[in-house]
Amino acid sequence: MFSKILIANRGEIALRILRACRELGIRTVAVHSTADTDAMYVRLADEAVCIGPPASRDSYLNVAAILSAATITGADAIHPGYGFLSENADFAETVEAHGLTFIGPTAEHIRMMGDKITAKTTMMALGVPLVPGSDGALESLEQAREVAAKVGYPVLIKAAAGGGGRGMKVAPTEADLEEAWSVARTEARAAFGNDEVYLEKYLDKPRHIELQIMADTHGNVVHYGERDCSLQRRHQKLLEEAGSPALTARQRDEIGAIATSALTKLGYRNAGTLEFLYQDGQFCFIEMNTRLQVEHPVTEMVCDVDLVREQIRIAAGEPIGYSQSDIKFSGHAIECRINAEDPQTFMPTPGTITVYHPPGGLGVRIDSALYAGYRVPPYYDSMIAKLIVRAPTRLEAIERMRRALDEFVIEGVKTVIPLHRKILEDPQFRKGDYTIHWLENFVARQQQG
Ligand code: MV4
Repeated sequence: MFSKILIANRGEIALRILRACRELGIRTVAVHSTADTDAMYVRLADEAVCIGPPASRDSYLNVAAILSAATITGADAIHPGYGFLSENADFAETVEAHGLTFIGPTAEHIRMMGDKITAKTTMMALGVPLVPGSDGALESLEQAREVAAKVGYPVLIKAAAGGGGRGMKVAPTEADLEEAWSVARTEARAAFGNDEVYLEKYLDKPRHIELQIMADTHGNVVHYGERDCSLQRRHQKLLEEAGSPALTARQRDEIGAIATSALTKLGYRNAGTLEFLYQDGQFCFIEMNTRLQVEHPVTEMVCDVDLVREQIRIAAGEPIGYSQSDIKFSGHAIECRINAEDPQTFMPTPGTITVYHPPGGLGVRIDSALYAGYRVPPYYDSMIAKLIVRAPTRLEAIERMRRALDEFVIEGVKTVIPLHRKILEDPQFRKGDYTIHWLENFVARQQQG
């Protein structure tokens, strides 16, 4: 097992990783920008190294500074968390070249999944169902026309280097295809320096369901069920659930078996998430994330597993040590992301937290690095806390979340807590009747009053 881990991240996820390290008896090194000197995770770490000025590119994305910090502190592994360098294959490679362990997949697998075309063709060959569309990259507008005619309009042109909603263009009809093709390619070239694009049938009312998997270096792969992440606005998730209100246990077992078999054949290792669009009872793989995700706690709550601990054990070469049938799904979990934003305009509201009173009680979990007196810096993501609840049933989880949100006191900055309260009261949400478009429509209705 490692004796010292450097945590290449900040905020709540740095604290989350630190907590797993503590329980494993591993010492921790925090790295921080000059804007995060007073952060909770910096105070709690065994050692801390300042790696640069506030701008992420000069600190949390500064590979040389992070590797220097690892070297001078004698760390033997690096956990990247999510965002920042977590899906940077060159970083993973450089970490390993310095004789340190990257807690995550191989650079090769990160690179493979970073290219959405390679990800799809790989998954297709491994038996994972996809959205109907082009078989690989589009070579020409003529080819786009042929594929679109075959799968039927509307279609989407997507950038190979895109993902997370960047670099997509819809063509509702054939008359719109040429425009979508050229705009998508121009934008992809400008944004990613790569104008490769592919085509998919556009699904008009899907849910976003993702599957959490874990693979060790001994050929064992398990899944921990799905999360429903359909409630998002502008590709920012706001509320996630495990399991999905749309799936049965049998559907979970079926897609889980397909995914674990695929990743076993791939020789994947560590944590991964397969993203699917789910519509009309069909799963369509769209992308794979090769990192720990923000919303991992809902999975932890229903499976009673510590996913960060599992990542660290696996990176140290330990076998998973249990099989799929040992993983029991119990109850329902919901996560509300608490952002320091105006709940109506979503404008970030950095500032000093004057009062902080987190909720508690049975089945309530807070993942946050907040404290009274903390200054939320303006340079980073506005998420300041995750409130997670678990209860025996979905409706009980909703009531527990409402209760916990009512107890939650954060003063000094505006937060999206009032929006969460309204979502949890909505009859359609309570029925589990929503798609990826639901939240944007809900927000528009709220703004109209
Ligand atoms: C789609 C789609 C409909 N049809 N692909 C957006 C983010 C990227 N990961 C994939 N995305 C989508 N791909 C087909 N063939 C609709 C979306 C989409 C979406 C997906 C998941 C969560 C939120 C979304 C919001 C808008 C569009």
